[in-house]
Amino acid sequence: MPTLRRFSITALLLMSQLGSVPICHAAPRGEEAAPDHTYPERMRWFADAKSGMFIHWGLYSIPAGVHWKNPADNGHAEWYVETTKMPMSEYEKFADRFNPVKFNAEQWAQIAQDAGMKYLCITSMHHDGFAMFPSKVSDRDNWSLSRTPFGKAGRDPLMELKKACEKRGLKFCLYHTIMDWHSPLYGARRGYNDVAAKSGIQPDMNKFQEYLEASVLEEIERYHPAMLWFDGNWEGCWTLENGKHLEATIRKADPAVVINNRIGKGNHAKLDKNMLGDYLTPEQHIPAQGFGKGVAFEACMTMSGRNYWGVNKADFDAKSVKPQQTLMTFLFDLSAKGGNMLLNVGPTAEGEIPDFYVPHLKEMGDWLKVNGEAIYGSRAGIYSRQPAWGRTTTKRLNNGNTRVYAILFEASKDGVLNLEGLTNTPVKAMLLDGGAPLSAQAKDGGVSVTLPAAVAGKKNFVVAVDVAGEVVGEAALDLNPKADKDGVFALYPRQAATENGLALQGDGDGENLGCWTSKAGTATWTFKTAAAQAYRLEVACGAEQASDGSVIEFVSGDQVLPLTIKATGGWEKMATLQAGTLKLPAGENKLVARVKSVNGIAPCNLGTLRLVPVK
Ligand code: FHN
Repeated sequence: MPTLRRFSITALLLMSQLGSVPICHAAPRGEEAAPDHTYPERMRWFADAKSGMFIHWGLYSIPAGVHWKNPADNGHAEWYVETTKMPMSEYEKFADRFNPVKFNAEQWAQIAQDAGMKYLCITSMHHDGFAMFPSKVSDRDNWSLSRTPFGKAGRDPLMELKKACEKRGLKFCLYHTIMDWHSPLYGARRGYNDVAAKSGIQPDMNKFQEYLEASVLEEIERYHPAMLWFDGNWEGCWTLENGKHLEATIRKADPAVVINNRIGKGNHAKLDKNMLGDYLTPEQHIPAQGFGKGVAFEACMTMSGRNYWGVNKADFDAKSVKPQQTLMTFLFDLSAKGGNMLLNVGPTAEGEIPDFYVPHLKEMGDWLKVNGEAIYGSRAGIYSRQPAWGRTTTKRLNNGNTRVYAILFEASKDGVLNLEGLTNTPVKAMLLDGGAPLSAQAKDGGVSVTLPAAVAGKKNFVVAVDVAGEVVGEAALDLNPKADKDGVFALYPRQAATENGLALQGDGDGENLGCWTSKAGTATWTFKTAAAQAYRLEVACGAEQASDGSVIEFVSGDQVLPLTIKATGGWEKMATLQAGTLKLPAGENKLVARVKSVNGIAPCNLGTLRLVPVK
């Protein structure tokens, strides 16, 4: 896990100006870096917003993923020209057809507002290099909205959307590609780009940089976006130096604009000393433990059930959308980890946001109308490893206390909320929905809140608990496994620190560690034993047939217990295997699960482990 150690003192001081639970600069540039005094100010709205709408809309929305030669090959989307290898001269003809007559900016902005979103980010230019606005820069290549029937009719959808957003208090943001499959100047020219080949122009990244910066400056001047969301920075021809130059150009033109980290190089979901921009951007993935306290990030996630960004006809016809609870949990989980959710919709070529998305978005907005206090302006919750019952967020109060918001997926069977490990003295508690006061007491090293009978059967309700002072931080909350009265340790999936992709999934009895597709994936439990003791290790795991015979290992100190996996008929179908005996010394112990050999795509999903004392 990245730590905060590499942040400069200056950066930390700047962060603290954002509030008592600060967000920090995602792009630390070392101790010698000049302090960036505008960072806290420009990031404030972003840190408080929590939810935004991402929109992938462009020429690729016309074919909607159906291959031009073979209609049965219909799995394409916004990468259309690249994945179908359509000659660029043919792809260009989509521009002559782009006429989204049903586009209604007021309606789009209203859908976002009704979803409780606070910003909207639309593709002004995706990797096909087509400018979705009447761009003087792109008009040199006849490759902008000006060429389309819609543009010729005098429409500027981005301007219409900007106005509709700002009318509603939503920040208007633009997505802009770096990788450009159309520009003859771009360094990694595609074989299908017959237009560039014919032009006689040679790829030249210096000239490309000039073109890109001119295009971005044109957008800043025309739309004054609150944020620029770069993408497509991974090809070799785009270097850190290119990114630094572009960032400096933008900062000079508008120091207030927020920039994502994909302007630079490197893994966009990892803290990196070379990273540029203001915040991290994991994609279709929410990091198990966020990026550490106060690190700004935003996960972009698709609403499409099949993970499409741009519209795909088959996906649209199937009315495919993620389940409501999945979407809600994206928001809760991200807020609990101090991040934002950027939730994507892919409108049709006619200009409509899929109508079957709208009720889902509305339900999210209705929830936020009642419970938004737990989300907007909140900072990360009290746990770095998330509890199975829900999520938490926090806010510092003016009186010096902290309000902890507990978002419960559903009421516990015993009608009690246990905020384990929260050692601050409880002051008061209430339900956000209706404000009914609740009784909260310090108990067993945590805070225990008695829930009213009225919450039985309710989903996603919020309990706000005010506690005295500042919550010291996750490190103070000892959520590590503890022995029960028989000396048995249950090591739950949620208590493991995971590395390299192994991820906590499910909840309640279904909680497990999955996505173990990297051989480097590990899970580590830390716990204290009162005396030296031998323990039998029981392991609940589930595996598909292809994984049968995989071998995982449990390591503690210099002891290694190999365990051969037996297929159970499904990843989530758990069976208990005996891994052998471990002799543990008194004091702090660590138990690491790692992979020895894999059959199939992953060895297994891990459920709860049990260490049973050997008498
Ligand atoms: O290649 C793009 C993809 O089409 C889409 O725009 C996503 C959104 O984050 N970003 C890129 C892949 O990382």
